[in-house]
Amino acid sequence: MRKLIVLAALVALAIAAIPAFAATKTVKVDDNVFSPKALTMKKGDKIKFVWVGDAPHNVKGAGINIGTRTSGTKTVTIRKAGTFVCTIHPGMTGKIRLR
Ligand SMILES: [Cu+2]
Repeated sequence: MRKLIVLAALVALAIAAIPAFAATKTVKVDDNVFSPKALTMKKGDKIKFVWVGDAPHNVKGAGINIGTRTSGTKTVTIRKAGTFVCTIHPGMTGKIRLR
């Protein structure tokens, strides 16, 4: 009986230790707009930025620091809410809300 209780406790601990599934949202980096512009996500979720425009763009702010590029993708883990921008194009902004 004692072994069964210990086993049940170990199983419960193992289940509790499984991290919540982290979601990944895609943001297009276009000329000159992030799409979508606003995201609501959980801490630890990821954003996959996909460069689709022709002009060079970067992503700075809200804990994100991606240098200027013209193509490709970059996936980052989100740790805080805030606003991110492309420093090259005024008004090219995005917002992250944490729920
Ligand atoms: Cu830009």
